[in-house]
Amino acid sequence: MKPTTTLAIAIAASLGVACSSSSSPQTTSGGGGGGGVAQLMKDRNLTEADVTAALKTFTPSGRHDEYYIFASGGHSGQVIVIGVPSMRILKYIAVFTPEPWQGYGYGDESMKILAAGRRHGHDITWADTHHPALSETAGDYDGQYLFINDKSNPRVAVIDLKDFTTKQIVTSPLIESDHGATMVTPDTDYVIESSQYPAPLGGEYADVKEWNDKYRGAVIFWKFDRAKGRIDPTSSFAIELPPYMQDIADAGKKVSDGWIFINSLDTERAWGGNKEGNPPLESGASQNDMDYLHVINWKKAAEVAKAGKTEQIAGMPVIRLQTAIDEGLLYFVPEPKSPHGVDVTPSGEDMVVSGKLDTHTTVYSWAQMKGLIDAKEFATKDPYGVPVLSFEKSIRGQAEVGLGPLHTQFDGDGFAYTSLFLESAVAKWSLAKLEVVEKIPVNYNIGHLLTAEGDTVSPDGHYLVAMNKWAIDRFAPVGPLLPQNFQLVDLSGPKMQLLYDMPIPLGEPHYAQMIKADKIKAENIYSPAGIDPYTGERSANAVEPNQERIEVKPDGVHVYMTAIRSHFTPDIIRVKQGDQVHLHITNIEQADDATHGFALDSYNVNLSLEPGEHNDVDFVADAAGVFPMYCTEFCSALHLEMAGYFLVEPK
Ligand code: K7E
Ligand code: CUA
Repeated sequence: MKPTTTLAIAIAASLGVACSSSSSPQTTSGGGGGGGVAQLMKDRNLTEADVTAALKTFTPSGRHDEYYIFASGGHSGQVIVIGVPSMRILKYIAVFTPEPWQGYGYGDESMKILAAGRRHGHDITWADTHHPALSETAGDYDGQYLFINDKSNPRVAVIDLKDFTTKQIVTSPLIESDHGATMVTPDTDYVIESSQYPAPLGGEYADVKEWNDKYRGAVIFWKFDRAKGRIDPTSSFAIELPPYMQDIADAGKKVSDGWIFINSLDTERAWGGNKEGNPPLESGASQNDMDYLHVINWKKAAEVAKAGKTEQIAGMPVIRLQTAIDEGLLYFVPEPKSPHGVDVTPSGEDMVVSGKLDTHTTVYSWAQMKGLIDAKEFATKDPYGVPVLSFEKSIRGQAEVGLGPLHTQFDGDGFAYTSLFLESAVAKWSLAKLEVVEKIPVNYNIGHLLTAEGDTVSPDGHYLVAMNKWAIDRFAPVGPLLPQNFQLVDLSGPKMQLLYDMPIPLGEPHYAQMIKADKIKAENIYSPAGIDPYTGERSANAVEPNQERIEVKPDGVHVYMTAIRSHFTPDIIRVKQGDQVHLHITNIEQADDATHGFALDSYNVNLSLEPGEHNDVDFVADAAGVFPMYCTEFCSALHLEMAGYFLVEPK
């Protein structure tokens, strides 16, 4: 039994129940009776802390949450949308992988979006999503767009938050993995994607023994065209980097606007080969005391790229490493002990770097680094000639935070919160004093963490979510593959309080961002009817009521169909075996939530038609037979009757 608050003890004592700590696994049981709060607490074995946590998170029916979380869906290739403080899941946004409920990857336009993410001639049906980034205006979330990366198959996606739909996937054969992605510059001019595992640029072949000469990293600056809501690959460019493993990145803001910061590991340039007489990669890459924080002048780089001082590699204008050095675009600063997170403070004045094998976070001063750069005062150069600043002259200090620090977020009161992976805790520390003021244990092995708007120029603080890698005993057993554990922590009181455990059974989420709910202006219907969500425009094939028809054209049979409660028109389609079929279906409803599905037996046709949405789907009617088609959303009392037949007459 842990010490707990006096009220709970008093209540418990008067009721004759044991006080239990909410941080050890146990079963709550019973519940129910009509004996008031004290009786409920007794029946369900709850402490006062449990009850206050419940009061802080319980959200009555019909009431909305204060914040949205946009979390990476890890291996699922999706984004998870969660309400705070209730921690209710609001949506999974289909991004890199087909998603049946949303019909994503089943119609022509969404298949085109996924096909844009093909690599080396392969369809890719999974993703290792890591870092979502909300679009920003002047360094603050504006609620318009969301970007997210796939680390394994380096790709970047654009999601429009008007309809929570993926609009674009871009990928470049320049690099073979990414990790410092996605981060945005303060006005979302660029979406940053930097490589992690070096490879010959442009998908070329070279043996790994040629690492030092032929392998390279790169950072891609994807130009975001906000008016179009799309990345413009033709205005994007990249900078070649040495073959270190570039890690997390963050963009400068306010005083450091115009610059980005990327961590690295493996400045030893180890490449593994544990059966070839080398140490395994992990020890080969951990020899040096220091790796390099990359400091990059992106505003100047954009000018250099515009001036054409680039080389085309795999269709991407690339500022070569030597040009980057000559033009003063790239500088290094040593950083201790297998660095991971780099996080720019809200004022933009400091960069907080955590070394996984260090017990400190190191706080770099932008003013000091900029002073050294301006004075051309360099301590040394790396083997490729990149100027290296003095570590001692670049840092403002270090904070002793604990074991295995990874990532840092901020509140509006001058505090930083750093995740401690090895210690399974969050350290709250003062940015001014560089001293820890409080720690809270989490369960277990925390990776990223997030506070409300905690990586912007004006963090709210208020709530923190610990994104824990392991759940172990937190939830009822479900076999060896356990969910991840998001833990909601209240930051608003004098002490941090753990409020809620949320299992995430979808993949390993890595990072998430939390935005004020009133910044999201989502629309409930597509208006006017006939809009294809994936292009965002009214489809040329949109079907008006009373214009439904079947036309035989030189390229096949075109079916112009509408859906409305509770029928498809036409509801009988007759084709001949071998015909090319083009279905054009418009949901002509304009009522909230009046979604229809369209499923066609045995042809793998499955669409989700939100109110006003139009989809096209092309296929060959190669199998003869009788195929029911029906609506897959229970849209009305006569939903089961919303059906028809696709008749394929044998040759
Ligand atoms: Cu998992 Cu940001 Cu990819 Cu750290 S990263 S934990
Ligand atoms: Cu439309 Cu069910």
